[in-house]
Amino acid sequence: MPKGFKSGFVAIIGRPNVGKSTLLNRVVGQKVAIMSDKPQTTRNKIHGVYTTDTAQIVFLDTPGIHKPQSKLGNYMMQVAEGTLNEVDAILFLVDVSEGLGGGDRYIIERLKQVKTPVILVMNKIDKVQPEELLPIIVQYKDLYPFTEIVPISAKQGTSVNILLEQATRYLDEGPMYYPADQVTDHPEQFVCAELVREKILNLTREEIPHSIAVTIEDMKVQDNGLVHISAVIFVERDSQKGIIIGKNGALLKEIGKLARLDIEKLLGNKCFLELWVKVKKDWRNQDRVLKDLGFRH
Ligand code: GDP
Ligand code: MG
Ligand code: K
Repeated sequence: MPKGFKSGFVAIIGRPNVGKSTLLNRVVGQKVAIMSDKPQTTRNKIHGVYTTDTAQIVFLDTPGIHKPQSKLGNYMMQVAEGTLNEVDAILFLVDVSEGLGGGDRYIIERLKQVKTPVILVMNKIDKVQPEELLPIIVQYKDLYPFTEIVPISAKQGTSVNILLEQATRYLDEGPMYYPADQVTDHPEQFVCAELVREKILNLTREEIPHSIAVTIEDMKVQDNGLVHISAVIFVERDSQKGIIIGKNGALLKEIGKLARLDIEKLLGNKCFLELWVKVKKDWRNQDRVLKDLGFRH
């Protein structure tokens, strides 16, 4: 490792839909964080690793900070808050096309309890005129002493390199935590489960998203080279099971097809994806079930 190599951890926070996963995906160049138009699709910490010749940043995509409504919500918030005190810098993403709202104010109040330096990332600049930017920046600056303010477009990639340079300045000298070619420390199984969940969120209506979890029960390479994956989709009610399966199984088939195509891209291998739908009543409020589903470390 070169002398003077820097490394550290950077948390990406922001209310739902500001573009945290999009930014992380752009930085690590692979689909590791689930993306969806619906809020709060990111439940677990996802590490994305960005490595150059001189530095390594390990990114944490924290679940949305919000007022908890169930034990799962509580857990998500603890993860987010715990993370913020451990990292070298925080990227606070906001959506410039929507501007300062209650969600951002709530997060800023929480940031005041944390000592870690905060970089304000003004995302989605492709959606506003340049002259609209300054008044929005002023609104945020008045509320908190951000150490940097960086306007970007995560979707188009604009100024993401500048953001990475700025973030690197907050790292100390340190080791390479992950091999240079590794972009996530989560097992492939986790990413596969997230891809299945993403397809469900994209193909169903509002009542489904917060009541599902996906686990990979089995994943193995068969003799013929095919990767066999067995996944279970947990829902809370029979009616939700019906929705996900669809008429004559049509929706489940579509979910499976789209997920399989993404998983094949990810693994670089042909796959057979088997999907099961199970009803687990009120799983969001049962500690043990949450543990079973991998929400506790
Ligand atoms: P998260 O909930 O914060 O992780 O947000 P996502 O990364 O899932 O993004 C939410 C939505 O915003 C998606 O439809 C993205 O394509 C979109 N989005 C993210 N970044 C940008 C951006 O820079 N410009 C525009 N126009 N859309 C973006
Ligand atoms: Mg996300
Ligand atoms: K702070």
